[in-house]
Amino acid sequence: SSGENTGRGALIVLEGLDRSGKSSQCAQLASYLESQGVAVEAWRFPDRTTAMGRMISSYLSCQTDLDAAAIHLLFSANRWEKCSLMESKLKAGTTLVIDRYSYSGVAFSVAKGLDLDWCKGPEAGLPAPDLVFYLDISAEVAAARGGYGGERYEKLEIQKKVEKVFKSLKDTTWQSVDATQSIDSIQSVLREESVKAINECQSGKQLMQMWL
Ligand code: NYM
Ligand code: MG
Repeated sequence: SSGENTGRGALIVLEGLDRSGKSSQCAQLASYLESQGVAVEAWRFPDRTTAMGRMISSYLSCQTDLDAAAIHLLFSANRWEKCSLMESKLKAGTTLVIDRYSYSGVAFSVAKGLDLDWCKGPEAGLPAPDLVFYLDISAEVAAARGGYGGERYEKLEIQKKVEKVFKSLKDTTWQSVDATQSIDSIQSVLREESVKAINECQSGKQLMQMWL
């Protein structure tokens, strides 16, 4: 807030099970940061607007079927096709708040039975988040919220497995947030921690690479 914006933006990721509240929290966080004068964009993965994203969307809505390995690589490629744009935005000082990232990529595929290290492979080298919020809610409580759509994976059994894998992926960039709290309580944690991360990036913290 002392004038010129010279440092890079922060890469902030929200992860969690379906119905954990990620999408609303992301939107609220991005508009709060914007109101504070931060250059920020809200993104999400999968990005369904690209050609690969449309294939993913068709798979998720069960209109097409794909081998587990093939859909895993498509989700990953959908991040790689945004890699240089992500890097240039960050470098130009824009903070990105992203709804799902590599952790979802790994968690859902491992839950289906694919090997953990194999799943991490194609994600390695993507820009690593400076901060990951894991919106922590049990699969049972999330399911009880209702509102699962008809998409693939939106079932209690698979969500329970995904929850286990997510928890095994926790690293030092993660902050677990109790997602059963009120929307406002969750949001205030996200705001406070995000501002700290943004300040660190502003003052020169290096952008790291995913799983390298
Ligand atoms: N998903 C999402 C994956 O299986 N792999 C990935 O890499 C990503 C980013 O897609 N159930 C799954 C998790 C969700 C589904 O995401 C669609 P959303 O946030 O519900 O649109
Ligand atoms: Mg969903």
